Amino acid sequence: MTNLGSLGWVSDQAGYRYQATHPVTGLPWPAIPQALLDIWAAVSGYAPLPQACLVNLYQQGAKMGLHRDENEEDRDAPVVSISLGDSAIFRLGGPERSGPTTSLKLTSGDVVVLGGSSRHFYHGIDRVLAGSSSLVQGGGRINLTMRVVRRPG
Ligand SMILES: O=C(O)CCC(=O)C(=O)O
Ligand SMILES: [Mn+2]
Repeated sequence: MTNLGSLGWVSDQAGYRYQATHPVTGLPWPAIPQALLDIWAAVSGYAPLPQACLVNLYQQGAKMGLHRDENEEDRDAPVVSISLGDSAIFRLGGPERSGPTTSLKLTSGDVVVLGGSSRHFYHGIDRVLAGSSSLVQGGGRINLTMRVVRRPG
């Protein structure tokens, strides 16, 4: 939906990529707020700060298919994501698409770290439990995903 940070994840007719500016306004993305950087510092175990924070709004039946986060140059940095609003059923697999998976319920305020061996595990959102939270106006779930995209230094 939108991004925070020096790089944002963009998907349009030209494909998908990280870029420093909003594709419509041409403006830089807003900075990642300190409160989110503090969460990164507390849970990531990774000193370099995230360059990208993807902001995704899940509304009315939205889901996210099983995938790996594979578009970052820095393949060692963990991915940290924060769930807000309606609960969601998160599916976590392993390194192979066809491998076994487990599912867990993420509720508002939960933080998931895909790091170490799980950094490149398959994962996705099976469904959002509509009405399980009143945090997001109009209902839904907001997921904030922080990533180090370029190798620091
Ligand atoms: O919404 C979530 O909890 C997962 C988001 C995700 O995997 C992604 O944006 O790559
Ligand atoms: Mn992902």
